[in-house]
Amino acid sequence: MFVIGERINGMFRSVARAIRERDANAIADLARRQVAGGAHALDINTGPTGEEPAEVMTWLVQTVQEAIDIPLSIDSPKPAVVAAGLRACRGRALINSTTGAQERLDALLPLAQEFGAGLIALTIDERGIPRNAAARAEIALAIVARAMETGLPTDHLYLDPIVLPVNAAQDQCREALAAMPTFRTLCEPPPHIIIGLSNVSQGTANRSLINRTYLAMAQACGCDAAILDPLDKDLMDVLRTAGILLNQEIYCDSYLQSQPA
Ligand code: THG
Repeated sequence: MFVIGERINGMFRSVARAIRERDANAIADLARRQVAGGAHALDINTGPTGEEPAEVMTWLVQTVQEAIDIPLSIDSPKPAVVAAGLRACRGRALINSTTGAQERLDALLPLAQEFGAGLIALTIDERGIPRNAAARAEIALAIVARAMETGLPTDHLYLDPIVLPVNAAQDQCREALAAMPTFRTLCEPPPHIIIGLSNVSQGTANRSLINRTYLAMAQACGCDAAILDPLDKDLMDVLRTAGILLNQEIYCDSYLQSQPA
């Protein structure tokens, strides 16, 4: 399971403060702790900023790269901000995210090509968020077709079925899971399947329990990447245990004690 740490996001109040005050130590600390917790990449999102978001993104990327050396997932709704983040990236990067909407694919597929970046694609289009698994698969197919036309290797694609909060859209939790096996059949090599895990528990009373339960279910459905909180130890234990039970990791009695893979 490819773990992308979610914590460097201006939607968190402490991160918004660190950005405002250009507190590099706070950002570096958050980066290091996520890597220690088992992150393989870090999501970087400025959140809503009053100032120039491209400058904030560049500062965030530079600050994180001074602290750690793993791939970054550049997360912004604005293609110009994504481009600024990619330019600042030293190593491999992901783009978070395109949708199936023409305008976004036109802007972001060329960026993925130019920077050799992975491309996260939400299965959403001009009509909005699909209401069932089949509609998610239909949009996924359109995205895969565009990627193939453009010459983007299909294993650079990370298809995201869009996880919604269980308290607001309860039926959509299983629709997102049901879409996953259909994504895998769309092309060869198959695309990656990714979720923004914490969405599922937004506004609920048992966030960590809901997150880790859904994570295990998603892993069983073929999800191989997740944007999540690697500082949640119980969550990371479930992630590794599910990996063992799905025969993706080799069992030994001390598997929880060893370094996160
Ligand atoms: N798919 C993709 N990218 C994504 C998402 C997705 N990026 C953003 C998001 N969803 C995943 N990241 C988060 C980060 C934080 C939270 C949820 C998802 C979160 N934040 C607290 C909240 O809203 O309650 C903030 C609380 C605080 O300020 O401390 O839950 O689905 N591709």
